[in-house]
Amino acid sequence: MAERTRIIAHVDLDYFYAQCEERENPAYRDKPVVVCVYSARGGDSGAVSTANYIARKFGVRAGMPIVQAKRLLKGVEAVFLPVNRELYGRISGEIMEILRGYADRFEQKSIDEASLDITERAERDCTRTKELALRMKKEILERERLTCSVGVAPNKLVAKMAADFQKPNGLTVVKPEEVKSFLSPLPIGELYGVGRKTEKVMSELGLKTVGDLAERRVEDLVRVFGRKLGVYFHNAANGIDETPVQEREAVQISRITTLKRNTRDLEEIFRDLSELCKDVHERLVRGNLTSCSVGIVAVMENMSIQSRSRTLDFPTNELETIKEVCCELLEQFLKESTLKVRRIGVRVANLGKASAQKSLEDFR
Ligand code: DCP
Ligand code: CA
Ligand code: CA
Repeated sequence: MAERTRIIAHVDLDYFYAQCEERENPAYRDKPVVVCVYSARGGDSGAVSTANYIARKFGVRAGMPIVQAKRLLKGVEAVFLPVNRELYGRISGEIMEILRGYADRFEQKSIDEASLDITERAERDCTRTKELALRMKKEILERERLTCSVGVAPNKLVAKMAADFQKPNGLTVVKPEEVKSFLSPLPIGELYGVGRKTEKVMSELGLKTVGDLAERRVEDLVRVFGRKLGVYFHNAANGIDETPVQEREAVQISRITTLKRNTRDLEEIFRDLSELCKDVHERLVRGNLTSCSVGIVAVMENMSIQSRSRTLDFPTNELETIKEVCCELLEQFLKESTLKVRRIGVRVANLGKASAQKSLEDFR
């Protein structure tokens, strides 16, 4: 492989929200599971967020009205659930941390997707690359009990498309010399960035596959789509994408919980809040991180959301400090509000890497 060749792995968790629900309730596993965003109108008004692969066999799709999904699953023992974003966010965070450990550089793309530059880890070797991808999948399955699909390719764009190529629980490795033959036969709508509308325009231009698009002269595409998009489509269809994997530190870690009853009792609320502080603290330690800002979030009995935070003089990863600040903020907050608290949360932000230096304790 050439000196500049990169190896990028793209990880996309399978039927993510629905799979999280299956993991929490293994009894759902052999049934169609449909995760729904119920609207405020009540009843079955709202849309499908995602569905497991069993439900998809019946034609259920993300974005479809809930009533339509119910019609498709009529007479079938199916599970309809409301979205539980707190759960998915927590699981996502844990998985992202596992993946981070496999990457030279790591970029989270969405709640269930990440790009990893593994060029050095994989020692620029294709066999090592495949081993690494399989280990990643195995660790996520064993530790988090979730499957994902992984694509490996010389750049982010092709890696993402490779991850989509075999789903669920897939692994697709596209070597540099295979990029063209991998992309060419794909329907044009599967090229990243080609939506329904663009797909229609392209089909009117006689473009059915990514290979058809790759053969068009860039000037012709610029004339139709403008410079930026035209050049993008030309490069994408030819498997060219130079964008680096952009390392972004986690910007914040948060946890929230619903209290057993609505209350204004400081001690009662703080009992739950301390548990959340422990979780957050654990994550800081695991990520070797410190925080410069500690805050609380409260959802009140009337569903209004309130938050308070404090910037610290020194970065911390000490549980006691986090708890102390939270307690003070909560006490102050309860004085300022007259409503009862329904949910309570903690958030640490302004994160940085903990230095190699040990805590004060070690020097005493
Ligand atoms: N999502 C949503 N509404 C949509 C699309 C997605 O709420 N219209 C949410 C639910 C999904 C999650 O985002 O679980 C991830 O989206 P994906 O497009 O990756 O779809 P899935 O992970 O559900 O399925 P797949 O196995 O095809 O990746
Ligand atoms: Ca997914
Ligand atoms: Ca996704």
